[in-house]
Amino acid sequence: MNDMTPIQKSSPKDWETDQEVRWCPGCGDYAILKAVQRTMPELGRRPEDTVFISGIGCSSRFPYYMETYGFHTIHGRAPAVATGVKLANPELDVWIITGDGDALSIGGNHTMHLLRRNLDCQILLFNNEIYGLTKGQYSPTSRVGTKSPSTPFGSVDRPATPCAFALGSGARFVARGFDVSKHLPDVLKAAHAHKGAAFIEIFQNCIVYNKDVFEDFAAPKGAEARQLWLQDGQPMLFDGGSKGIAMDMDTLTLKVVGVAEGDWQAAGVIVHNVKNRAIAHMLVEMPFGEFPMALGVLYDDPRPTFDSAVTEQNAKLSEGKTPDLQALISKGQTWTVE
Ligand SMILES: Cc1ncc(C[n+]2csc(CCOP(=O)(O)OP(=O)(O)O)c2C)c(N)n1
Ligand code: SF4
Repeated sequence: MNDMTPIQKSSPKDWETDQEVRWCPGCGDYAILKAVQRTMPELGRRPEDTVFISGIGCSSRFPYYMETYGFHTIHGRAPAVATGVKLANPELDVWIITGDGDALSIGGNHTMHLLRRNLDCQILLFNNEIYGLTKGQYSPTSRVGTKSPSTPFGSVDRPATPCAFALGSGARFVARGFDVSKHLPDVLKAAHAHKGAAFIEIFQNCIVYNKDVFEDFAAPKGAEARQLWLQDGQPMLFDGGSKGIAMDMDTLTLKVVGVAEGDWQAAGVIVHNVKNRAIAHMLVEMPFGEFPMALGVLYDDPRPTFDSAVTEQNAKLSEGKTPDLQALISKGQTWTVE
């Protein structure tokens, strides 16, 4: 970077391409794309500092629509390509776009190792609980009973919980949002501010193959009672502050409590601490219905990243040495082809 050139703030338009967006009309992917394009100028980086890397799926068309560097890679392998990109150029902001099939079926293994290694990147998992691109087969997040071309009598699989998978894989940042939520940009900003692998599950409405499966908490009507937006240092209150989440000390599990006259302390409501890993595990597993849907930043406690460790190790190993490619390739056994 040239110190003499002031960084011009970009606008959302600077992040849009001229490509025709090819999602079905009404797909939740549009709202996520808009939220990302609106958020990027707030992050203080430029399009040329940024790369979007996806696997395969409807959601994975995302890089075409971002005026940044981009790779539309192969199914489930965005984490591998992202790792290579970040190691080659640690200055780049790396964003991974993936679906529930891409990240948790064929790419489950890769997602796990990306999180465990803690590559500095943002992972946006668009969870529509179905395979959209291939015409609606059930996915690892589809609910029991989901009828699809591959489960015509209803799925009998127990679904995975992406945020629980992420925590179990060692993720140091875990958040949740949904496509049309006005809070999504704040979640994206928090993910970007976290140094390390930042995992965000974004509930996304596939209106063709799994329409409105998130309506029970995402619909504006009644949202207050069904959404728990978490904020670090704030009590876990919902339903206009009339209810909260507390710890049942007999069973060491979470419970919903009523809050009278705003006295949440008397009701034992927990203050959200983003560094509390044990509570984060409980929040992501709260059964919806009995509990509201936990949204926002559930966990955020950075640790040294994979890319910084690799860079450091390389610097140490090369200290005082002069690179000599010729010496390297003629080392050991060599052959002369005649
Ligand atoms: C190796 C390989 N296996 C299977 C496929 C077929 N395929 C393409 S996308 C996809 C699943 C997409 O679902 P998801 O990741 O949930 O994304 P969505 O389309 O819902 O956004 C599958 C199975 C493929 N492209 N490559
Ligand atoms: S099939 Fe579903 S996920 Fe894919 S573009 Fe259409 S609505 Fe969106």
